[in-house]
Amino acid sequence: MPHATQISQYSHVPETKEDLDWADLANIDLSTYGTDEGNAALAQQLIEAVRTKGFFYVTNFGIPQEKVDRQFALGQAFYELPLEEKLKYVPDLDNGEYNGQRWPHHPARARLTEGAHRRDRNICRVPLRKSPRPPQPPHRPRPRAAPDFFTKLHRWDTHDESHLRYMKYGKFSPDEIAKLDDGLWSGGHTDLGTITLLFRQPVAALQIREHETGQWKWAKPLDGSLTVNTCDALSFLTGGYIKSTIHRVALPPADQRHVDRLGLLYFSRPQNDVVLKTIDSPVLQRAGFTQNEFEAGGHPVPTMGEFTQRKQKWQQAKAKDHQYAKDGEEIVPGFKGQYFK
Ligand SMILES: O=C(O)CCC(=O)C(=O)O
Ligand SMILES: [Fe+2]
Repeated sequence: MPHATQISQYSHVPETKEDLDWADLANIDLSTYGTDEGNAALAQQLIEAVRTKGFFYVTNFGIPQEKVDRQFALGQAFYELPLEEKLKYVPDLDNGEYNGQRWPHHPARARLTEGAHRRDRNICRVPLRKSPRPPQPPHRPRPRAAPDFFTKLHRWDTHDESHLRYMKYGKFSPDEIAKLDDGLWSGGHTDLGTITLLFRQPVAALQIREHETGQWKWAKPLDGSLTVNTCDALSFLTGGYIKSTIHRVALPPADQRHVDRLGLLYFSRPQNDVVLKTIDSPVLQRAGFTQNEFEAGGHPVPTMGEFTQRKQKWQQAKAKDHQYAKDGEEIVPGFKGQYFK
């Protein structure tokens, strides 16, 4: 590993000049967080944002820009390491493990370079737990949901699959682009956890499928922002009041196709022993969202750990089989794994 002081800064490319069909997303500016009035206004904006688009920006989120820049530099330094070094960190993908370095397909079949390749996404996933905790019996919460309910599902001292991810999408050559059937780096999907945070990404490629219209819109980079989306666990816990957002990663516009796209993302997931049942909440009851797909179908309700393990295993099997072969497979009774067009 290079010594920490030798890590060179990561330079972001300029934003595209193309006039893309951008998503119109709300910005939740946290500078007003902390007063009763500010919090009440933010809560309203947040409810509106998660219930309409499911994607939104957050600014003034309290992480200094130098720290964000440092993470991009670390991601870059990691991908510059020799392949033998990175191969030491390949997880047991076939069994739903994911932390470490992941290539697009099984390492045995991975290309030995990291250049352009169909769906050549390299993922380095860093768990942020201090120490693993042995499995605990599932805990079935809870009286009425308190204001800090979601915070408590993501406590630092419990075991979960939250992680920071450095993700490198290799650029495509013109020949490879010509061979692409769907023009995508990654197919339409939903994420597993509660929310995903994408640190400002100047290479336009992320596209959001709008709930209301089914149309795909481009996510525009906004300075100093996180682009946040709602995910599967949040949908389960709210009985579908909040939907898991469908998104995909497309080929960038022509003026950004010459670069690899390095992403920095945080995937937030509730602790593994949380049972994914609908929260007992007056807000949900008033709005009529009292059962998620497991409860409505009379299925056993999985814990977050069970759901994560099975969905990741399915994703991995699907990646090996290519394309949309395993679409629609029931991966947990009551929940189908799907890629969306
Ligand atoms: O790279 C991006 O912009 C999004 C990646 C993504 O959707 C994912 O890794 O789940
Ligand atoms: Fe995603």
